[in-house]
Order: sequence, then C-alpha cells, then structure tokens
Amino acid sequence: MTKLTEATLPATGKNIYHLAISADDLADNIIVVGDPERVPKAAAVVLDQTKPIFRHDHRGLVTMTGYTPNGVRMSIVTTGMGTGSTEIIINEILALKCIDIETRTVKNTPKKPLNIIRVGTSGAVQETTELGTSIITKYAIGLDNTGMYYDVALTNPFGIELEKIADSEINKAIPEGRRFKGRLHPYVSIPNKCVVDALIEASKKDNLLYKVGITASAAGFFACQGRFVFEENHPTIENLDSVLTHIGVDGIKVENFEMEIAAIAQITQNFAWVRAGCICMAVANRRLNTFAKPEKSSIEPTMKVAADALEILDKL
Ligand code: R1P
Ligand code: URA
Repeated sequence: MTKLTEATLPATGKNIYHLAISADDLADNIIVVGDPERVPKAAAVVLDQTKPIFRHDHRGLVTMTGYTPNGVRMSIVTTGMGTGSTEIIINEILALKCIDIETRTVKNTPKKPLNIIRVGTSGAVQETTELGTSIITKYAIGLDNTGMYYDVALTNPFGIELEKIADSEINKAIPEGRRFKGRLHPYVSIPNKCVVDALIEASKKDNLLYKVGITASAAGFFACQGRFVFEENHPTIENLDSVLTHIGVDGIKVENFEMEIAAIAQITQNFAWVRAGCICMAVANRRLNTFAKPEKSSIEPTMKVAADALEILDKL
C-alpha cells in the first residue's frame, strides 16, 4: 500500500476527510445511495425510529446509522452521482474499517465482513421491462474509466467473455473516421455472489418485481446513456441504449443503465472481507421512452429488500 500520510489519506483526528465521520459512526451493513435526500427517506423505512439514529452531513454526503427493527446495525451513506464521487466514498468506507484513521496505521483484517448494497434508480434497456422493476446486478459493465485505475484481474469466464463482447460491440457502434473510434474500452466487474443471492432471496420473500441481469454503469447521463445531445456536439455512439440491448452472456442481457456499480464492484471485489452488490429500480424504459410518474416510482420496496438482504448477509 502507498505510504499513508496526511496527503494520501486526509482526515481530521478520527474523521475521514469527505464523509467527515469516524469508524464508530459506521455500521458493517451499509446501503449506499446516489441522492443525499434519499438517505433520511431510507432511514425512515429501514431503521427503528425508537432507537437513537446518528446523522452527519458534509459536502452533500449524508451518513445515517441506526438499528433495524430486528436489531441489526445499519448505515445509509450517499455516494453522489457517478463513479468519480463513488470512488471516494467506497475507499473512505474501506479505510474506516481497516485503517486506524488517527494514526494512519493499517489494522488487522476486520473479523466481521463488510456488506455494501447500492440501491438506486436506473433506466431499463429491454422493451419488456416494466417501470418499477428492480434489477439485481449479476455483472457490471463499466463505461466510465474510474474502474480502470484499479487493475483487478478478471477470472470469471463469463466476465471475460462479456468484456470482449462489450468492447467489440461498443467500438463497432462508433462510426469509421470518428476521433474516438477504437478508444472506448468498457471493463467488466462482478458484484459479490452472496449479495446477489441474498437480494434474490429477499425479493422473493417481499414479492418484489425483480430481474437479475447485467448493469451498464455510464460515465454520465446524456450522451453517455444515448440521450439527446445538443447540435453543437455529436454523440460518439448514436443510440447507445439500443447497442447495449443486445449484449449478454451467461443467459442474461444488459438490463439497465445507472452510474455507480461497476466501480463499486471493481474496487471491492478483491477483498475477502467485503461483499458488495446492487439493486436498482427502473424509473425509465429507454426502448419505450417512458418515465415513471413519482407516485408510481417509490423506491421504498427496493430499499426494504436491500435492508432484508443485508440482514441475511449479516448472519452468514
Ligand atoms: C442519475 O439520475 C443518478 O440516478 C442513478 C444513477 O446511477 C445516477 O446516480 O442512481 P441514484 O438514483 O442512486 O442517484
Ligand atoms: N439513472 C440513470 O443513470 N439513468 C436512468 O435512465 C435513470 C436513472
């Protein structure tokens, strides 16, 4: 590991720099969400309101920690939108668990596993996906490049195959003669299998409308997800959403677009004591050009499933 200094691991006393919380403020079961306003909403659904709840806000990053009604300690933490911000938060969470922040010394490997589930919104890319369906990520395709700064070996044969297919399809979709032809290289990362299984089990138990599939983590929201582009610009790939529709492996297809899980899985997948995964509700169907009305797009049932899955993981 790079030598830890004030510059390489900024902190104030026991508090890590961006989240501005200490190790004591964070549970071993964590829900991460993009939107800071979703943190108190999630806390209202998953945390026991009769027990003390910790809350801290810094730079728009909200952390809340309390206990579920079944007595499991759980935190909800904002990642912000996109893999850039998410990279900071995931590393700060890991650091709080395995580094003494005050002295910047690496502690022994945590005895208790750290469970992280991202709960977010997403855009479905398969025509048949009903708005409101929650998609559990089995494989992630990173269309960002944050994950590419983490040189993690990809050994899963389906993952290797998927990375080849995605690279070839994405580059085929860039017209000849364009500046970035041959220069966009997606990477594949793999969420923890125990998290996928726990999310499936909890979805079944709670009767959640769900699918298991491949999630594409985009580098942005507009051109980066095949949405409109101003005339002053040209999209590098026209209809990126429909290019992804046909990409699949292991009997599953790309199901949805969001902006964080590829980096979360890439950063965490080599840790024996960390299990991370993702469930995102479809608020848009990009094939049908539909968008969920707020009253029909409550993420609460998905949030509840994530909390139930964390309780399953906590017992493993
Ligand atoms: C874009 O609107 C944001 O929504 C999705 C994307 O990943 C991105 O962060 O997730 P959240 O609902 O968690 O913010
Ligand atoms: N978040 C995304 O990143 N894309 C969508 O289409 C919806 C939510």
